[in-house]
Amino acid sequence: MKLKSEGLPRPEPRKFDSSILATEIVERLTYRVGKDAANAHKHDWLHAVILVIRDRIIDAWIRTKQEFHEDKGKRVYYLSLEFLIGRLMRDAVSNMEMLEQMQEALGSLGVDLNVVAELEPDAALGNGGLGRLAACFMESMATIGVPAYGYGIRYINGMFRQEISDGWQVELPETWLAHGNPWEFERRECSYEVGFAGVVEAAEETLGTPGKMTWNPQERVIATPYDTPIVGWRGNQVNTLRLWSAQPIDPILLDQFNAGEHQGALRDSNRASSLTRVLYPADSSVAGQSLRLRQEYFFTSASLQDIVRRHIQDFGDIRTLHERASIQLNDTHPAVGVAELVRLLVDVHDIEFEEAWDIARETFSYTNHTLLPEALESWSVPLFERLLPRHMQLVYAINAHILKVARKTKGFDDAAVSAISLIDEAGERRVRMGNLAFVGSHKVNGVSALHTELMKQTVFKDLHKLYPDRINNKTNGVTFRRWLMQCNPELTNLIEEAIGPAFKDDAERLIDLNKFADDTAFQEKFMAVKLEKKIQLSNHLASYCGAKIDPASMFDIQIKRIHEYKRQLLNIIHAVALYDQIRTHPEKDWAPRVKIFGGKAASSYHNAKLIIKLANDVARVINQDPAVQGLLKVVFVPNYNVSQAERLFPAADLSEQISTAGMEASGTGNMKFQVNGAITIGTLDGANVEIKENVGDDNIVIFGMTADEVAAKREGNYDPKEIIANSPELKQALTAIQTGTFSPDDTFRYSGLIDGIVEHDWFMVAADFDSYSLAQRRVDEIWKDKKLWAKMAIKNTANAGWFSSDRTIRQYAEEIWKVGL
Ligand code: B1H
Repeated sequence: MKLKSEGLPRPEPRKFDSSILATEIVERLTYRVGKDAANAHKHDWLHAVILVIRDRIIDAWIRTKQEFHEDKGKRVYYLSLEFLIGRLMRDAVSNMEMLEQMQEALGSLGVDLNVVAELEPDAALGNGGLGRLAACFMESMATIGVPAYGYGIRYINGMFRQEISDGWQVELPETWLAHGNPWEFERRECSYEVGFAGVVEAAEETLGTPGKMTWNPQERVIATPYDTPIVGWRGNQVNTLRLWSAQPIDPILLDQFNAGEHQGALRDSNRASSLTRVLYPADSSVAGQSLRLRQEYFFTSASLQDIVRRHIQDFGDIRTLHERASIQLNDTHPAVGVAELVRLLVDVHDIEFEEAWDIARETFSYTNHTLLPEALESWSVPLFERLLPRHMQLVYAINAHILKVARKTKGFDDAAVSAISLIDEAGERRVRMGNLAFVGSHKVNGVSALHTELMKQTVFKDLHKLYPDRINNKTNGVTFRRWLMQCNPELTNLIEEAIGPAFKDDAERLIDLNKFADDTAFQEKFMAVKLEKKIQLSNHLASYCGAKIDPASMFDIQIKRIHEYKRQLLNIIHAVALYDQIRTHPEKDWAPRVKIFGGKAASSYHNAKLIIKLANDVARVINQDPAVQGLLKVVFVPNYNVSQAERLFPAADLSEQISTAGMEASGTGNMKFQVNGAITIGTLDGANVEIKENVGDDNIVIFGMTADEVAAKREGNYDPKEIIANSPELKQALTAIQTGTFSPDDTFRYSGLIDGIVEHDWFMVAADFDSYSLAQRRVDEIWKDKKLWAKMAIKNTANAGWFSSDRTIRQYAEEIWKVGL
């Protein structure tokens, strides 16, 4: 397959005269922001700069839309409840290749681009990896030339802001729209109605089910889109991210208002606006509330109505939808779309159920992001039926169809049939959204090789037997524009000096760096850049959270959502053990370390919040102890988000990827560390397995049980007590935590947390501890060999190219969406 961007000569970097830019900035400041230069605040400058960039992007945006329209090719629709975008300004300037000129232009006006850039709020419309992946994919699709639209929700309050108060996480609402959002365009003319609840009646012409029906929803809201342009590398293509906002049909019920019922008059209005008010802040676990299902249906229905309208407008015949549209379901959050599309086809467009079902399945594909049981979505049948009565009928119709096929297939006994059913009948009956997404899609993918294998063996075992060609793997990737070029210009320049600029258009060209891995002069330059990024981070952390850290120490970093399976606890226990070791053997040649943690806990996740408190308690004690001064420090960075991440990845020496094997579907932070030259200490989990294959066994530090070993141990009679009894180091650390060494104000604060390890140890913290500790000692030895460390770091960057999301998107485009053919 050839995509538009391939084979064409690389465009010359565009020239933008900085004096013209300066004039434009002042012009926007005056006429659009309404300020003169002498009185402008920093926010006004930011606004003016964004308007200058935006206008240039809009030209390319309109051109892109015209090309899509004329091209009449297949389009890709990426449906996701989360887009964790972060800041857009630097991304846009840099992809438009205007960074230097813009810096110069602002400089001539006495303004520092880096200072105003810091004022832009993060668009944090996502929890973690899943949402950030969607944002990287949007950028890569625009870069490669995939005609794509992203669809999601315009939450008023995205991910909460985390403050640390007395060591505890406190959640505060984040108001990213407070200063307005210059990147978005409201498109009222593209609004749709979305209904909920009510009754279903047989349409006159219906002869039995599953035929055409009329659904009269009891509640209706308006979905209004806000469009944000997403510009690809070198500004070649600009795609659209369309986010829906909910509005009431009647903003105020005047009859009630006039009767003095002022509260009641706003009922519909409040109900509608609560729909798109806030992002559910649970990563890898589902919220079972009806508001969540309402959010899912709201944005999915609006998106599908929009897709169907566009298709009919451009191609006339709804029956060809699957030939012109590929809809990717980002996890099961938009899976109700399978039933919604069938409903639109059958009830609105008069297509027979069987044909509608074929069209839907050929249009959808589904990405699974987790095998954790608590994250597999299912909805209670009564709730689903009350909220979406017509969709419930269609789920039953689809189910009947699937189960009939299974019954006729050899080897499908009752157990296998009930495993693939869309309805879980054990206990309260529930609609299984994973099964619905699976049967409603022609392709189903996992996000790393290991995860995809486990999908086949576990959650989708029986569905895989019935549809053996459906499951495929698409290992995640990250955009190197943001995660290398923008956040680490120093390293980018060094790489360019060494191997030329080709890697900027094709990340896999980074392999040319391999030949410099043993080159002493290059090693020194590489480590000098690393030191520079560590100094920048140290200065930032000093002012941001008062942390004083020595850039000469090893920066050992674990940044991700706080979750027991990600095992921040293992890392903290290691810090406690190391603390004890250093105090006991001060004469040894310790490698000085700063352990840096960052991450948010879901508001209702008790143990995760306790882990944050423990990290802070341990930090307080260790950082105050003169016995380990200069050798060990622990820092918890509050409010870890995309912008903090952009400072942390480039400054890391050691990347902690230590999840219990089999539990992290892929991970993407691991890739961001790698490209920035950090060495991974990790388990054979998720994409770590493939990172190991790419960098080679000598350039990564692997420890712990494999996924198979974890499964076997859980099956057998694993006794953590025995392990603990045989590991003096672990025993000491657990006892110290359990008996209040780090919590003198509340001796038993951590008894429950540690009991969990001692009693059952589901996440294998005790089982993997000795192996982890040994691996950390190996890391210390490598650290002391400066040449070896530098060589390994360079090899990590050199072999990161495969983890570019451009590669991932090419694979989706060729193997799933079949676009560009
Ligand atoms: C991932 C989620 C997730 N997997 C439910 N699943 C959510 C599940 O709000 N919810 O209900 C939110 C998020 N997120 C992550 O996806 C995986 O844990 C990572 O391993 C993976 O790298 C990432 C992207 O594929």
